[in-house]
Amino acid sequence: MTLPLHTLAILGATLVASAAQATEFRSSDIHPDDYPTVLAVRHMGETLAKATGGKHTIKVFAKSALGNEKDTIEQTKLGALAMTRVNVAPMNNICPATMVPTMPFLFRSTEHMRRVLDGAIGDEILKDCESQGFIGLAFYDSGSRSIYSVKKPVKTIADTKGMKIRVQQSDLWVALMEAMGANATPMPFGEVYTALKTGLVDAAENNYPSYESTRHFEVAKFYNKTEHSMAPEILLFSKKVWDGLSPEEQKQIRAAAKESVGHMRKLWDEREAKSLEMVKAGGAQVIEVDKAGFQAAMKPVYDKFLKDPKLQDLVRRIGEVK
Ligand code: BDP
Repeated sequence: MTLPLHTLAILGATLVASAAQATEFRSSDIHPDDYPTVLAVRHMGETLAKATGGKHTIKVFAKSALGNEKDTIEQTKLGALAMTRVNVAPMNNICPATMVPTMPFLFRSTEHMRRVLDGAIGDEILKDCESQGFIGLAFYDSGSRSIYSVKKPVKTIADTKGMKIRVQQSDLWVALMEAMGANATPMPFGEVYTALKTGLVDAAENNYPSYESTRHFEVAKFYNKTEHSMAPEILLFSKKVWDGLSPEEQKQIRAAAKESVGHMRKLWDEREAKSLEMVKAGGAQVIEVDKAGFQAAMKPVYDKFLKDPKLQDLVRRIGEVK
């Protein structure tokens, strides 16, 4: 059958109209293309595309292409960017509940952390960012963070005394390092390699995948297993952009984000193991630490940052999660 020309023209116009409503949401990440957080958001994009018949997709800008985490958080708030994947640390000063999963030695294990963040407590924390202009979609794993140092290993809390340690840009993180007797130097992630290399700082702290992907292990050879925080990653959507979407679209986005969590964890577990092998092969030494000594020094951090009974209650409930 051949369609008359004017019918074809109408069909063509309809296609253009629906294509015009289709959205490619832009999302940012500071990590490289093969990092689990980046791959997980790409996976979320595929899920969303399937759920919406190809209407909505996500384009992930990796490697800090859109700026460091503080910048992309700002752009997301303004609606210039639809999504950003950041650590909870740069959100600590913006939405206080994100301080809770950052707290030192809070989670007993990876399983405990996952159960808490998957449940009602995780959702409450995500929800807390809404009044600040962010829809918290999901948490991603970030393993546990340990101190890595250039000149000497850290075995007990006496060893961190006076050490200059890079931290993320958060007051809580500064206090956490001060409680170890260290001097905290907040700076963006992208500046850490040079800071370690030039002696601006003596140490930094992170999980194995970040220690490896940034090649910090080439400069700071001692990976001291303080495992002081399991501060997770958070996936944020701009409330400004969100409010322009239909309830159905919002549901599809939430579902795609939640679905990506399991995928991310699989990638994460594999990457952690691979990164550990790589840093060891690259000459890093993994040092066992007297963790109890560090843990005992953390009370001032809890006292200072968890004054709000609501936050104290979250910590108490987290302790009760089996
Ligand atoms: C990594 C997080 C990333 C942070 C970085 C940091 O994935 O979001 O920016 O640590 O320490 O583990 O700044």
